[in-house]
Amino acid sequence: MRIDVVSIFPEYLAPLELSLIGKARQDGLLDLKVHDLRDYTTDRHRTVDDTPYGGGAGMVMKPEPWAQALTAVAAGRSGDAGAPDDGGTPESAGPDGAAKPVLIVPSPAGERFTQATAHQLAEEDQLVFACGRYEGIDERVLEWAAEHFTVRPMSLGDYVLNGGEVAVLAMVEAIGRLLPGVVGNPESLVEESHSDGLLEYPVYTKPSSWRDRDVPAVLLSGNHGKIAQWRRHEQYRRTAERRPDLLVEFDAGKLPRADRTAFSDLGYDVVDGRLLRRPDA
Ligand code: 6GU
Repeated sequence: MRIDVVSIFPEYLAPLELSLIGKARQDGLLDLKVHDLRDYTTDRHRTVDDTPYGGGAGMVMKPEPWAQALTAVAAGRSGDAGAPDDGGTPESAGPDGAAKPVLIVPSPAGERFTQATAHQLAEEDQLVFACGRYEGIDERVLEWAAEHFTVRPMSLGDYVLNGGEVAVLAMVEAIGRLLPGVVGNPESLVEESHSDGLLEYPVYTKPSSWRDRDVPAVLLSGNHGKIAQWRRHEQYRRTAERRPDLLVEFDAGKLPRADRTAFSDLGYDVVDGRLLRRPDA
């Protein structure tokens, strides 16, 4: 997979050289390049922002540096001199059915980025991340870019960051670890939070007794059926406690009786294959 990140703070993306993602880049599994938006300005001050039409606080990112930068990265004509071109259309963006790269625009006003989004994006050939700062990017850039990219404004959650860079660190890690060969043991990807719409079960390691606290006995029993059931029920308990919103979407249609009982104990009945919280619970 090819990933391009455009930012006025390229150094903010330095952690992408570390750990799993850094290793994936070294191993050639991920071709990731970070670009400085200011390399695509033409004035002496390398200006990227200006005051908002209509007034109001803060500054807005100017459209032309973004058009130059995005045109270059879509065409794979970046990374070298970074010379701006005539503002034409990227060659890689076929007018017919040729796969357009996905342009991800981190923004608290975006669609929610979830594990499902990460899986979807992990299937793409090329992702471009456009890190906005200040009050955001001139809206016309996103309209213009739709001719050449599949444009997806994405949010990590309902809170405000100062810019897209930290969100890109999170999204690239979530996507990158799903690429073939990046996580050493692919089984690690199967049983983890959100992979089945539930939170993960609690985990323990040695010693079996620590500061008067014992590891749940079932985990020492060697009974793999019992262990699997206990872990599943812990997932239900945790999810009901911490993220009851996730249970609305949960498919409870094929649950074995013991699992229905577990949910009943948590205050949920199965109705038409869906979990319904009992009013009294
Ligand atoms: Cl993706 N960007 C910014 N700037 N703020 C955010 C966000 C993204 N997600 C939550 N808050």
